[in-house]
Amino acid sequence: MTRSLQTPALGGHELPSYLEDGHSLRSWLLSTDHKRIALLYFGSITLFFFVGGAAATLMRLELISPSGRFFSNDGYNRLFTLHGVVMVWFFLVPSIPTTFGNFLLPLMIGAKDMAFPRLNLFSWYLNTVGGLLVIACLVLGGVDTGWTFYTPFSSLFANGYVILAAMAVFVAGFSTIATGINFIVTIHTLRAPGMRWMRLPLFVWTQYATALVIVLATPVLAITLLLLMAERLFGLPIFDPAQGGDPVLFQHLFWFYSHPAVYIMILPAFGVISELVACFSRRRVFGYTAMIYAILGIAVIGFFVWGHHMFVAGMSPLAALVFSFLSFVVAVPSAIKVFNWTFTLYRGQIYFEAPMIYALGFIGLFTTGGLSGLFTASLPVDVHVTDSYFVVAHFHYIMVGGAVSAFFGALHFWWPKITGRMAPDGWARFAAILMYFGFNFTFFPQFLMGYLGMNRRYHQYAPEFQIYHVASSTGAAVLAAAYALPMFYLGWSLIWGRRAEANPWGATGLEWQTSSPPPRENFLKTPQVREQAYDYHPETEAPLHEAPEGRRPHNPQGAGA
Ligand code: HEM
Ligand SMILES: [Cu+2]
Repeated sequence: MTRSLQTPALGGHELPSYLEDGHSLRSWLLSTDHKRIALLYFGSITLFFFVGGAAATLMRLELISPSGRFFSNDGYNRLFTLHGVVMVWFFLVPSIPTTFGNFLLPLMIGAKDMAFPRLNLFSWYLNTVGGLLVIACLVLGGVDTGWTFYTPFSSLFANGYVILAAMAVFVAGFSTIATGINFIVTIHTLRAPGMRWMRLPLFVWTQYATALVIVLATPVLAITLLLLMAERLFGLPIFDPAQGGDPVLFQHLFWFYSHPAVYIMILPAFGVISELVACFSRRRVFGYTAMIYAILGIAVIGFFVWGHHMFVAGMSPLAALVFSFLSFVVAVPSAIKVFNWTFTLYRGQIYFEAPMIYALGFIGLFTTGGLSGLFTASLPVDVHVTDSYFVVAHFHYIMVGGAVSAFFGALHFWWPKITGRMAPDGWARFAAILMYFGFNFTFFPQFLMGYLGMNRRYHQYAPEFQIYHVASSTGAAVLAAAYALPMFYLGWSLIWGRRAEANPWGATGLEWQTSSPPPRENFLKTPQVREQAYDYHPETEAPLHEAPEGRRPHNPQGAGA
């Protein structure tokens, strides 16, 4: 079977692409096309990544000197709070689902759009309102509670705009819930004929599991924030011990959401990495079924480990033991995933394209973050490293080394599909490698100084830690350059980049069976799926770098209907 990738099996160059389907501002701001909404989200989360990044830059600048030169104590508190709130709720939680999830879900399952296109648009508006509230909060002077809003400090003593910040997160939470419901219904009801559950790409499975966690966990956060606002505004005795309240209750409620939220941030990244590793090893993901159970296992067990954030807050030895044990248990499915990616590489035909470099970087950094998590999950070690930079390093390895690397991997992999242009190859690989080194340079010293006793959330510190802070800040400058670089070359590629074929990577998956960029309705004819996911056959396929006509996966999924 010979098929040119210039004329994809299921989509037409005859139709205008979604990008040409209306040019007015209105055609974007009122669009219900999942692909345009994905781009709207892409705009907002990029903005917030740079707002959060600016705060990080200022922090790293401040920490070069042990004396706390540029900021007051209060100013530094506001700075790291802003950084945490923006990065967690306005960048990482929405990042992959609202952009790549929105763009790819319908394409990957062979649908024309989401189940609820208008709800999808509404989610973006809600998210924007939340974002505007956060910016208002920042302009007015910010908050000093840390992104965790711990009581009784936040309810009774904090100065700054706690209510406004909590309101912003509350509103953004509703946006996330709406997106989650949309994903669940879409995956249940809109799969193309033949797209059985056990044929879904793992990216779709991770979006599904993430959506379940979002829908179950986020309401708890909403209620917790409402209680906090009620106590701060009206003095209701909920968390204030002087009135019979319980401040530790806040921590339980908060982490009952926020630990699962870690999986909201990392599961979609797992999905991305599975797609990239399969494509650039030209192999079916090793243990596809085990991967699905691991994804679901993480989503379920993730709800039972929140107490590991509270080992020093006062809990019974039995409770601490159980939370510690369960935290080790939840590491098992993550380890399964890492092993399976590694086995996929083994005997694979590996191509070091830019997205693959991001994926390999992810595997290394995520594993480091995960292994350091076992340290913090073990009671005696955690008592030593709690509230230190060890913890800061741990969660940045997961959230930044992991989730943010996956975001950039996804961006480079699907860029041709989204924009119809290829990114310049050399620059893309260079940025991926720079990011990996910049990241380690920034965050590895934090493990060391944390272990030696450097507290987090302080801008004045003992002089012996300066060398680590200077190393970390130097690395942060490299990292910042690596994050800024794609803005330039991707922007460049929009105008001067080589035009992308329908399937430039020779990947399986329905999204590659339509033109790049796809038409408004995604497919010319309804896809019929006959193969399992990741049906790669390197033995019968020309190498990836030969002439485009030769780059063809044998019998790709869903083709030839
Ligand atoms: C890009 C480079 C980044 C740098 C240089 C950086 C740096 C920092 C620093 C210095 C702190 C304060 C540590 C402390 O005193 O406790 C911090 C905290 C934090 N960062 Fe980052 N960060 C970066 C990216 C990110 C990203 C992408 C996220 C997304 C999740 C993130 C999430 C957080 C969180 C949640 C905190 C804790 C805030 C708190 O203590 O309330 N960071 N970061
Ligand atoms: Cu946790």
